[in-house]
Amino acid sequence: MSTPTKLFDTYKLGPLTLPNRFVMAPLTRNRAVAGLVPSPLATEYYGQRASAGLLISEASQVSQQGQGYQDTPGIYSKEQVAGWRKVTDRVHERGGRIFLQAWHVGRISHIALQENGAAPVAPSAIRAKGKTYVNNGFADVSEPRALALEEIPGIIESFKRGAANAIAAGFDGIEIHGANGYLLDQFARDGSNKRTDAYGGSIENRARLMLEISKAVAAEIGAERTGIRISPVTPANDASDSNPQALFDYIVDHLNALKLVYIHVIEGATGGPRDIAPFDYASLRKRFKGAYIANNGYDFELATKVLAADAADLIAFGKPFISNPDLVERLKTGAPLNPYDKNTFYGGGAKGYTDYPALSEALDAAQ
Ligand code: 8OZ
Repeated sequence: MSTPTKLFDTYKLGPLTLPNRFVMAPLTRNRAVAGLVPSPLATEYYGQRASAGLLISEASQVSQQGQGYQDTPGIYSKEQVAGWRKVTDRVHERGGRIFLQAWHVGRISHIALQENGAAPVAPSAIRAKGKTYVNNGFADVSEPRALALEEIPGIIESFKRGAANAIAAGFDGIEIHGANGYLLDQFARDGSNKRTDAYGGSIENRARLMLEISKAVAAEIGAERTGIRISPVTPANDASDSNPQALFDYIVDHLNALKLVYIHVIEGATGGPRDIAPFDYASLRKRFKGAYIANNGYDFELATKVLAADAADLIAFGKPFISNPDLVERLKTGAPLNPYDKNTFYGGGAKGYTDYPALSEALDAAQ
């Protein structure tokens, strides 16, 4: 007999009761309109996916300096807050819950996106090997400059303000983007952090910015509404560390002390192999008393197995949610999944965004 699945069980996440264990992973879609405001199509897109236990918004920069790609939405202006308010209202009308993912890209940016063409900022002046998308084309990321010690409080403040703005926009909480080689991950991992001040060197020093931001955001909006995403071994965006187990064991111990509501862990290489490097995720699970959201390459079978083993509380699905607005219903009924089209992941309009059919619409179309 097959294992009964817990995927459709309810779960209490801080003050929220989730109707199932599905999390829609944060997914960059590059469709913000003038002023980097979420468009009416974004309202439709998130609303279509409201049956997930929890939606996490696409990564949204907390400042202009924190932007690294064309047409990603922000959470620092009044207009952006008003645009997001329409999204959260629609999700709530449809019975859903949504967190905003708050983002600073650090060195994964380009002078074309920065104020007055300034250099992007980083822990150290080391250019990442990688590309970004700006002015309608791929470009190498720009040479960054190292943040001065005196600038760090401003970075923390930008996350705090982003969190307050997100709550003003009606979000149920915040996910701090601590993953995928962006600013907080750049500070944490020693491949990108060569500082000699209180934010570089030892694990304690490299983890400091991520933990100070977590503490500041939790103080602003409540720890029960504050989660964080980490990716201990992903090589995404040229990220690397000499001892990720010790680093992330330390980080998670301290996130636990701050009583954050969840850790969202990308297991393996983001969007790639789960077994890219050895890592003991159970060690993180053991250290953290809040919810553990597991992500990366999950399907029904693996999700069922991991929930049954109590190795996670919630499972984040990414690409399957792009092409299946009713992913929960489809996995519940064993219905086939719509395939996704990679060509419409980033940028563009409704095509590949809001036009993937739910089962009911697919049946209507077949009649
Ligand atoms: C894909 C393209 C651009 C950004 C991440 C925010 O990897 C992203 C991202 C993904 O976390």
